[in-house]
Amino acid sequence: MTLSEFRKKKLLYVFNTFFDFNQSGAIDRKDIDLAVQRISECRGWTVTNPKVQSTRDNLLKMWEGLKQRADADQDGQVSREEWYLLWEEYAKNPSNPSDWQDIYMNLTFQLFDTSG
Ligand SMILES: [Ca+2]
Ligand SMILES: [Ca+2]
Repeated sequence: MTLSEFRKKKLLYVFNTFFDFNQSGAIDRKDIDLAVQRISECRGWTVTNPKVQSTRDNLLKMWEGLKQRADADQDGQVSREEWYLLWEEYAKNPSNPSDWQDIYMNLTFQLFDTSG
């Protein structure tokens, strides 16, 4: 099973918008730091807010899980090709979402649920 062009476009949008924050063309640790910054600014959290730390912990946990699954060549980055492959694998077995996907769903929910 291969991904349709439409699905690839959607996946690329998610990749660019929610993961590759510094637009380097791959997801890595720096993007996670930027994501924490962006979420904090968005929610008006100061650096001393304990939520900043817990968000960082969650994102790092997600990143570790994502890297483990997706970073096939183990260069510490998830490229677009690796990103597509990850979802191709997921499409084969959608009833079995992995940990990082759970965390990711929670986080995107937090990001958009700005009313608290
Ligand atoms: Ca990046
Ligand atoms: Ca890689």
